[in-house]
Amino acid sequence: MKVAIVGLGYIGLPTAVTIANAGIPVYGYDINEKLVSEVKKGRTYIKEEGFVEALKNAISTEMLKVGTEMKNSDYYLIAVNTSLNKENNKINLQHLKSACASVGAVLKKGDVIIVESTVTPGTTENILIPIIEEKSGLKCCEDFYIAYCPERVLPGNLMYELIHNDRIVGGTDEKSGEKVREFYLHYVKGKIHVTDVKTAELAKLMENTYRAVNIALANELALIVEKVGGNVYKAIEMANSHPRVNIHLPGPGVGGYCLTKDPWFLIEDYPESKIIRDSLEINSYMPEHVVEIVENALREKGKEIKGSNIAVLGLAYKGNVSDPRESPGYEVYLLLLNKGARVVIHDPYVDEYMGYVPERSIEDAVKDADAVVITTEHNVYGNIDWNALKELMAENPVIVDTKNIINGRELNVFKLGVRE
Ligand code: SAJ
Repeated sequence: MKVAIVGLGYIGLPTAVTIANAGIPVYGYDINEKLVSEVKKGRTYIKEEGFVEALKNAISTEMLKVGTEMKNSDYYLIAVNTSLNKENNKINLQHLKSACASVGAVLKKGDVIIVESTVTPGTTENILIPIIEEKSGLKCCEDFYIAYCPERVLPGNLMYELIHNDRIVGGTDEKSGEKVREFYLHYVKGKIHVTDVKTAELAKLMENTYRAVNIALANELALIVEKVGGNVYKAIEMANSHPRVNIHLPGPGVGGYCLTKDPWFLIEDYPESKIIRDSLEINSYMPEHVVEIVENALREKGKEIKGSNIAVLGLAYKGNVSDPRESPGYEVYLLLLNKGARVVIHDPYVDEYMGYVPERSIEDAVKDADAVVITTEHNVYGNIDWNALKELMAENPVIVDTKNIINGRELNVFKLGVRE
């Protein structure tokens, strides 16, 4: 059994490594020559627990080989990225279409194709299969088999979730579904749910939309609590003790590559959307609201935001990861700069974002700061001695904790959704 992984990105490479280390020979294909040559040396930009060791093992045992030329295989797992075109909020399928064309060019009778990239509903049947059929001259469900099986792993826990999460297999027919289910059984320990293609495509988008809308609800609840008084975190904790309630947590905005784009894919052909659209709007308003909190807190201390020294703690889009894409911290930083503040960002994990290199020393970042704004729940921010840190800040400093990670009473911390 030969497996080709198409696209060696954040999902493709860890998947290739996992399958190779399960004892199945894998060929990893990517058009990016630099990336391929780095992988050959066992090097990667992916910072996930246990990943580099697993990659080095797969390469040194030669169970994983990589290259920039598509090779014939028995199974093709496509994991290239799809993106959001921000001008019209529509999906960009360019990479996925050319990946399908490359697979089609080497496909033989009996081969199996698995698509893991996130797509809009109907894409597999209406766009991808016709490309593959045209390139290969073969017929879907007669000559080759294909299923849509969305990736579902959580950045920060990727290597574990690749194996242990339940999987959805959306087969184009019963035989495709069964063949792909058997494929995943080689390395997946979670349950494998077999369904049809469209249902699998919809389910993936619903998962991330559910989370984005739920976070928007939490954010709106925080705004309500700020008006009526109380503590949104305590109230959510109490509400979640109900067996059928699971409210997510408010924050400075929703970042990352998935929750910011997938809800748009779901409503791409449904401009009438209300709940999803409003939720995305609430989430993107949150950085602005954080800046309002900073501004009011500074005023309480007799200071103006303009000319104040402000340290933003956290450039990663969420805690303990190195990925800064769509980072709420960066949004907060830009808005503060716009208001005339002098701003530095601290982050222990992120190397660079949009040309900005974050400060590595937290002591240097907060030195003489009039305000510190926590935008990411990195563990280090929860564990640090805030009383000692406060000594380094300017006189009468304010701390704005948008992630509820420090105990605020004695420090006079300002929090999102808290007015007690
Ligand atoms: N966030 C909140 N409040 C919360 C939870 C998260 O404000 O209660 C924020 C985070 O700080 C972050 C953003 O939301 O800025 C997204 O973080 P996340 O941990 O919710 O999700 P991602 O984007 O890291 O990963 C999601 C996951 N989807 C679901 O949990 C439904 C993951 O399983 C998917 O594989 C991934 O998207 C993807 O690739 O689609």
